Amino acid sequence: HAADAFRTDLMTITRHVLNEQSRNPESKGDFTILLSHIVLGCKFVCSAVNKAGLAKLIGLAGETNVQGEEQKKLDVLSNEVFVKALVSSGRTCILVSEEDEEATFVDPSLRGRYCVVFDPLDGSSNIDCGVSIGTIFGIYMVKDKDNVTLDEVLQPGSNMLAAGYCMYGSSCTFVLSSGSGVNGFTLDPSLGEFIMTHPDIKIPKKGKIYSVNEGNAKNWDGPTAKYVEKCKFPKDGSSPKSLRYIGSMVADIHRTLLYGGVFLYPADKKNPNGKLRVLYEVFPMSFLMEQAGGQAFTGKQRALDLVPSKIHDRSPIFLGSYDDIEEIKALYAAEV
Ligand code: AHM
Ligand code: MG
Repeated sequence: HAADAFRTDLMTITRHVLNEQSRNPESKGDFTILLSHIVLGCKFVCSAVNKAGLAKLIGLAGETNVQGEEQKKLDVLSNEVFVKALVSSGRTCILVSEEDEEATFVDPSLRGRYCVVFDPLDGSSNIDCGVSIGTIFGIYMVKDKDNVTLDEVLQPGSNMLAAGYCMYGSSCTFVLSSGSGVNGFTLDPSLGEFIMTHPDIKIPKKGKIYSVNEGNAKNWDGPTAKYVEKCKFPKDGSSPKSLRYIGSMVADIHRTLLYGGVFLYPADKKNPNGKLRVLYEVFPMSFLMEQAGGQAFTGKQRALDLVPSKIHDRSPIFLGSYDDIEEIKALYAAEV
């Protein structure tokens, strides 16, 4: 059909969020405004990441520093962009970023009811070789914005209202859940808009891929070691699973959501809490996994039931297809 050559009914991310919010009679558009500021930050980072190689060579226009100082690292720059965008949205009260030791309390004059926890540029060690990296975020809401303490963000992940990530890969992909399923959007660079390309993402019930840093195997606990052994040498006649590990959480999770399987960053003898951070890595990804029909387990409990005691707490994490995570749970249950 000639008429189909151009799609004329574009489901942008803003339109999608407005649709979702219109089901809530109390919604006043604040969430839509907040999200559009997160999206702006992601577009900025996307453009900066795409130019990262060039910037090193020739410097980016407008970024040449009069003092001749070294250019800001991309993760620091991204963090500044997100903090400023979120504060200026007028919809936030507390921000927690992987890049900042302390939480940011927004000035009362600009305060809104949302708390945003985020990792502005996760996997940044991968920038120099062009591997996909991403931004991860989670959103909470406070009851009383005039009376906020850090406890507002030291909440179980199940209290999050929304979570998502943006992956800066061969294309720029934004994956979002506000508690009723997961949707994926791809940036159309000519429009500067994210257009829905992956409606209602559901993770396959069982997968054929496992994803882990096997270099840590010597220090794993029993159940993790048993599970990975099972992936490689299944005893039930099934085929072994394939190993895929990018070392960039957003990219590893994105593949897991679409193709199924498991992603694990388990505890090891040197790091009893694993590596990944509860608030802005484990929780948002766990939220998305559950919303897509998968599971998220810490080795002890449902990940979203964790209650962090500090903003930068870590936790072991097993994320993925429902049936695969059931197997891991069974191995941990057999241990005790
Ligand atoms: P970062 O926040 O310092 O970038 O580290 C997080 C990254 C994740 O993206 C990834 O899953 C993990 O670290 C990889 O760690 P490792 O190199 O130990 O396998
Ligand atoms: Mg990180």
